[in-house]
Amino acid sequence: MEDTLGLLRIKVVRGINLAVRDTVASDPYLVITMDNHKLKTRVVKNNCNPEWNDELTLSIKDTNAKIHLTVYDKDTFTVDDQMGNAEIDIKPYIAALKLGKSLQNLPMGCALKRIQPDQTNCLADESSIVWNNGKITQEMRLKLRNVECGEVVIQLEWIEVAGCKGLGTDEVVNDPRSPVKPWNHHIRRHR
Ligand SMILES: [Ca+2]
Ligand SMILES: [Ca+2]
Repeated sequence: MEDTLGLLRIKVVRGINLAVRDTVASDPYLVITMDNHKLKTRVVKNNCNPEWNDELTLSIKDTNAKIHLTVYDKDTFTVDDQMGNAEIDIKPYIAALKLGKSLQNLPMGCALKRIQPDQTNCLADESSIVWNNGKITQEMRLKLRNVECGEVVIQLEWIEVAGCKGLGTDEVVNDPRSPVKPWNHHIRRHR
């Protein structure tokens, strides 16, 4: 646990207008990969607008790690068909989390940051990082690449874990332009 910063919970909410890979629909499931880790949602049968509402949790050691998602059509007798992929850019979310401590007095539901779709992200629409009930979350609608159509909606939530390093220590300290004070972690180190 020493080199783990914390957990990132990715709630895979739903798919929108996903590609047809059987006769009239598909049996979609979504796979998230980061380095050697691989997590899957359940399969929703015969539905191009699936409501997965599955929570997948990654343990994060490097906030620059690339997180990929791929949607597949589950098939029984052949290899599962691909239904597009996307990359999840967590950098704006991590930056907002690092500001977290100074946000105690904000009203619930307040948007900390809005990220616009551009060439460098896979966003289909504006995405907001929101302060709500002591939690900072980001919902993203991602446009799938390498496929004729389809979007997926996910939500990011950071989970601090006792014994993990947490966010916002060395990077923030080493940046003299940053007005942000590093979080003083009350988490005890087990050595
Ligand atoms: Ca198929
Ligand atoms: Ca199928």
